[in-house]
Formats: sequence, C-alpha cells, structure tokens
Amino acid sequence: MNLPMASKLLVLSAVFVHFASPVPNRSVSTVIAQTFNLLLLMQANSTVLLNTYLSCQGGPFSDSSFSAPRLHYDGVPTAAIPFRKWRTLSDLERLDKNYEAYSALSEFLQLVWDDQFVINSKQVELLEMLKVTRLRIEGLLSNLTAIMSVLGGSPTPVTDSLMLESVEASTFEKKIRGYVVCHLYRQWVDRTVRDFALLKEKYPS
Ligand SMILES: *[C@@H]1O[C@H](CO)[C@@H](O)[C@H](O)[C@H]1NC(C)=O
Ligand SMILES: *[C@@H]1O[C@H](CO)[C@@H](O)[C@H](O)[C@H]1NC(C)=O
Ligand SMILES: CC(=O)N[C@H]1CO[C@H](CO)[C@@H](O)[C@@H]1O
Repeated sequence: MNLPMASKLLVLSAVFVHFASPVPNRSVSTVIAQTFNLLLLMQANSTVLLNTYLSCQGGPFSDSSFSAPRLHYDGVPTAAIPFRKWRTLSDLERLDKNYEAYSALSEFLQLVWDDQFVINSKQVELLEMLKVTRLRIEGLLSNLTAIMSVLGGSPTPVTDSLMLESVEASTFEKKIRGYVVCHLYRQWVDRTVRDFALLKEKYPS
C-alpha cells in the first residue's frame, strides 16, 4: 500500500470513529428510549404552548371557538404525510425528515419569541415557554443526530428556510405566523412520537 492510500484510509477511519463515537452502538436503544420519553413531555407541553399562545393574542385568536387548522406560513414545515408514504420510509429517512423540520421550527420559534417580546412583552410565561420549547428542540436535534450516526447516517445539511425579509410583517401577520408555528410544531411532535414508537419496536431497550 502506498503512503497516500494509507493516509486516506486513516482519514476515513477517523471520520468513521468521529461519527460513531457519540453513542456506542449497543446503547442506541437507550437513546431511542430517552428520546421517546423526552418527546412525550414535549407532546404534553405543545398543547399548553399553543393554548397559552392563543390566549395571549386577543381576538379572534383568544376566542374559544378559534380554529384555523389549514393555515400555513411560507417555510414552516407541515407534518401531514400519506400513511403509506410514511410507513415505507427507511428509519434514516424518517429521522432525517424530523431533523429538517425541527431545524426550521427552531428558527421560527426564535422569530416568534422576538415578535412576542415586542407584542406581548409582559407575558413572561409565554416567552419562557417559547424559549424552553426551543431548547428542547435543540436537545432533540442532538439526539436525532446521535441516533442517525449509530444507524450509519447523518442529517442532510439544512438550508436556512427563513429569509431576513420575511421578518418584517404587520402585527396581525406576526400573530398568525406564531399561531401556525405553535400549531404545526404540535403536529410535528405528534408525528415524531409515532416515528419513535415504531423505532422503539425495532430497537427494544
Ligand atoms: C450496530 O448494531 C447493528 C445491529 O445490532 C449491526 O447490524 C451494525 O453492524 C452495528 N454497527 C456498528 C457500527 O457496529
Ligand atoms: C414543559 O414545560 C414546563 C413548564 O413550562 C418546563 O419546566 C419543562 O421543562 C417542559 N418540558 C419539556 C420537555 O418541554
Ligand atoms: C446522545 C444524546 O444526545 N442523548 C440525549 C438525548 O436526550 C436526553 C434527554 O434530553 C438526554 O438526557 C441525552 O443525553
């Protein structure tokens, strides 16, 4: 073997060790179980977050009859997917879609926090929930990366979905944007809980 070849192999194995090192292989089921437990708490909180958010925005958002489940906002990922398509995704593909969605949601939650800090500066509880949610998402992203690396993959690099121009919006649009973010975040957590229920069956702890 010539020297350049040997050093290439060395680099390759270093990369492999780097990717494999966050979690030893045998503990993948432990991380999956940990992540599942985290998700159940996030799921419970996502309903509280949505309701708290709505109650702080005034009418029509705070009306008890308010419901606009089909509202969307550019760049905020939707969780809806046909069952068959979802079921035939590989584990890595399914995790990658989560990674992509939560990366975008994390950015949007920061934007919602910024908006609410101006619109509802006295709603400290809401501001705190938005902040904690974003922290939990960051933790989830790290878990997703760890699980994917053990399964032999890594997240597809995400492109920024949020453009600086879209930060500018009227107060009403900001309120709608925040609603869509909290609403779709809750849908995503529901989907991810299903994803992980499936993973847990394959990797029982
Ligand atoms: C991890 O474990 C799985 C199944 O237990 C096995 O197929 C795979 O080869 C292992 N990967 C590594 C990097 O050891
Ligand atoms: C759920 O919300 C409570 C209160 O805001 C917070 O203390 C806790 O850390 C949250 N947990 C998760 C997993 O988001
Ligand atoms: C590898 C990794 O990131 N594990 C974390 C997964 O999430 C749980 C709960 O937040 C943490 O305790 C783990 O350290």
